[in-house]
Amino acid sequence: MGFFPESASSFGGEIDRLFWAIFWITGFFFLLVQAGLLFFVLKYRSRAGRKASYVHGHTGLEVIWTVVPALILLVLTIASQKVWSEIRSPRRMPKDALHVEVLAEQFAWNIRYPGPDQRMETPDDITTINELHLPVNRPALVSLKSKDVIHSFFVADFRVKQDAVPGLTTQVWFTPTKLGQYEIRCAELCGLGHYRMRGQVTVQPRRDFEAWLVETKANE
Ligand SMILES: [Cu+2]
Repeated sequence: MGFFPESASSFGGEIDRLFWAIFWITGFFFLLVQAGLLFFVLKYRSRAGRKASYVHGHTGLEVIWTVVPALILLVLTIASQKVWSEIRSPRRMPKDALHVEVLAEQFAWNIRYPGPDQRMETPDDITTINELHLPVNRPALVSLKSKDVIHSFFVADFRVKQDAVPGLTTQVWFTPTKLGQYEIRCAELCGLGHYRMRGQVTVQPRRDFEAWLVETKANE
């Protein structure tokens, strides 16, 4: 179905599969319950001469409608937990990832690369505003921070959304798998300029990315 942008990261497919599984399961039961409700509302509507009766319930039925949803939830929990820990567990974040710092502020994304020494906050750092460039097929590890209020780093194409909270550094990683340009949106209402808090991710071949870093540093 087409209401998501095509996935452009390594784990986008898994997240989408989970989303659609939950969508169809809950959608099916939602329609079933609504149809049942409508059916009984009509079947037992007020009629001349028919008296209401008191019903004590049915243990068998109650066990079924408790156990079946519990089992479905258990399966969904296990499936979600697997994907979640793969993506979010700090122990499983890729060691060879490209490290980038994204500092959110009202209303821009400040982006910092560590430069040749691989350390942040040193003179060889490369910084840009709203322009995140990444090499394709290499994991990127983003350290998210905020200068002022809570923002949220959202790249729909990568299926990545993470709050940037003042005073905290939050790490998120993903591997871009498709060349192209994608939008970074702030997904947390952060003030009057929230609507224009947009950045752009450019996923490019490794060589182009390296050339871009050199060029950006030279223009600083
Ligand atoms: Cu914001």
